[in-house]
Amino acid sequence: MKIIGEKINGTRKLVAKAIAERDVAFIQNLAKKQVEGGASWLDVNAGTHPDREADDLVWLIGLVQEVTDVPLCLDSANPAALRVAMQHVKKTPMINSISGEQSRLRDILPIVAENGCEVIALCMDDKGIPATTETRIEVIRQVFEETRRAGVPDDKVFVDPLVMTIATNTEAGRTTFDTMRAIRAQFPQTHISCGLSNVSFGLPVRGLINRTFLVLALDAGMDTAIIDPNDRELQAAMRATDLLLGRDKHCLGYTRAYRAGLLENKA
Ligand code: THG
Repeated sequence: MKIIGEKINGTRKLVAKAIAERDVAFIQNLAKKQVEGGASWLDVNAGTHPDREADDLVWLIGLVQEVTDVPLCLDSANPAALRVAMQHVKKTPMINSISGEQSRLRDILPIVAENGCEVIALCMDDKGIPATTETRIEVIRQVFEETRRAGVPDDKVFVDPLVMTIATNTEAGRTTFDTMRAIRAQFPQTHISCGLSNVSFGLPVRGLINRTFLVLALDAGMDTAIIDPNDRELQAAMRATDLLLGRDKHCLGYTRAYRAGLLENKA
């Protein structure tokens, strides 16, 4: 499994504060730590102030690129901010995200296609997030029609089935896993990704729910996730699952993570 590091997100209080105060060290530390934890991309979300987002995003991109080489995952629904950001990235970024929403297909998909980006595609459209596996697949099928028409190959698309809150709908887990299996079967070249934290919202011991969800999602075909790479218990569950599902050739990932001290809690 590959990790998109989630921590540089301006909707988090401490990150919002660091952005407002232009706290270089705080942001660069988050970047370095997440790469040490095995992140293959760093999600960068500048928050949702329409008047400031582009400036804040460019500031974040510059800082992060000073201390890491991993590509960025530009987390924004704002096409103007994304276009400005594209001028400042050293490596072709992932774009987070498009969906079946007409405005995103019209304004963000062209940025993806013109720049050869990878892209996260959310399983939703202008009517919202479909309730059933069948309707989610229908939405994603329409998104693939558009990405293919735009010349974006399926293996640059990371489908995000959108994880709902289990506390308010106990079918939410099943629906996600069933959707992942159907996507894997019908679009074999595509990647599957998601964020975890919604699933456990409102319940105690959220980490336990999140990492068990991750294990089941990996079995259902997920190959990427937006997570905290510095969460050791999550990291350990992920490595062991990849190993047991035969996705870790010669057990290299597992043994390397062990030697890097990523699998066990320090005494
Ligand atoms: N899919 C896609 N993009 C996403 C999400 C998704 N981007 C945003 C989000 N979901 C994933 N990113 C984060 C970033 C930080 C935190 C959670 C998800 C986080 N949460 C703390 C917690 O859960 O305890 C609380 C917030 C805080 O620290 O202030 O840190 O699903 N495509």
